[in-house]
Amino acid sequence: KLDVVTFGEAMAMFMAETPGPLHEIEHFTRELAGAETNVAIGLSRLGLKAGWASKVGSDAFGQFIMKRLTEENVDLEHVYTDERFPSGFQIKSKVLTGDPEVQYFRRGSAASFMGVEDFQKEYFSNARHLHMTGIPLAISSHTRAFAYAALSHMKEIGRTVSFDPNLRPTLWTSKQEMIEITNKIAQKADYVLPGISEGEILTGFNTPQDIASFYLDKGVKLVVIKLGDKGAFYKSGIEEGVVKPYEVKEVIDTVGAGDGFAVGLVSGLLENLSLQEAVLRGNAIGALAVQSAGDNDGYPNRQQLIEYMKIPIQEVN
Ligand code: KDG
Repeated sequence: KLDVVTFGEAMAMFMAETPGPLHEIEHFTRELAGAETNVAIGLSRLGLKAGWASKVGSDAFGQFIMKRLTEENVDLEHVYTDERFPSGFQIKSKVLTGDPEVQYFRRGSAASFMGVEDFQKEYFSNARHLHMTGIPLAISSHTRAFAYAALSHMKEIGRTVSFDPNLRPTLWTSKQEMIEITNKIAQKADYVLPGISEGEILTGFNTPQDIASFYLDKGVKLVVIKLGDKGAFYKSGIEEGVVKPYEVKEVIDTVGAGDGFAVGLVSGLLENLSLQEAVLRGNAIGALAVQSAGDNDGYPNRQQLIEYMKIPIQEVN
């Protein structure tokens, strides 16, 4: 039995040790990246049972991905090793402000060949909730078909589904296609979790209220919009509001914050917290994530989360 199932591509990630343009960097630190693996790791650290479906190559990066996720207690029963293709990796710059530069080396990776023929219904049926992101929609026609299969199966058997658009324009062939396909999937999910700029790109609206209404009108039950250092806005059919952010002393790396937010929100909803409390937990894990260099190394275990959430924030309205 799983609490949450997710699927996607994991990559070895080489983080520059010093600031500067990527082509000049000589020293990198290896970490693990992949939006959905970040979420699986975060949930698992909180004590939830998380499973991740994917493919990896039989190379050193694939072995590293499997080892790290095993150490994190993520269920890997739906991960296949395919020796015909490599595991992907990425390199990431170090920045003092703003978002880092990322370059991918993932085209033709083992994970990009996970198609609908690989989809294991029984494995997914075993989970209470599906968390998905827009990245597999962009990676290849195989992963897109897998995503459609996973979503329709989970909806068919009455499971809840969360969807984080995670727009990666460089993985798409056109902006138009990115918007159309992402919205087509988003509107079938129960919870949609865009960042504010993603929401603007996807809907053409620029206020959190309008962006949320765009999806609610199409049948989505809850939209939570990440507002960065302004916290998060939530709107369901019955309630709406802004939950203030936790204070961040120093932003070290923003990547992984959105996934951390999903960890907080999804775990909170599965534990029957109120919507406000679940969003607050999302904010807490997002804030912890931006204060560490890797994608997921800032995510807390249960005790650390409880301690961190004792820090008073500005009033919640
Ligand atoms: O959300 C974090 C991800 O962007 C990062 O881990 C890499 O999965 C990744 C991607 O495809 O961009």
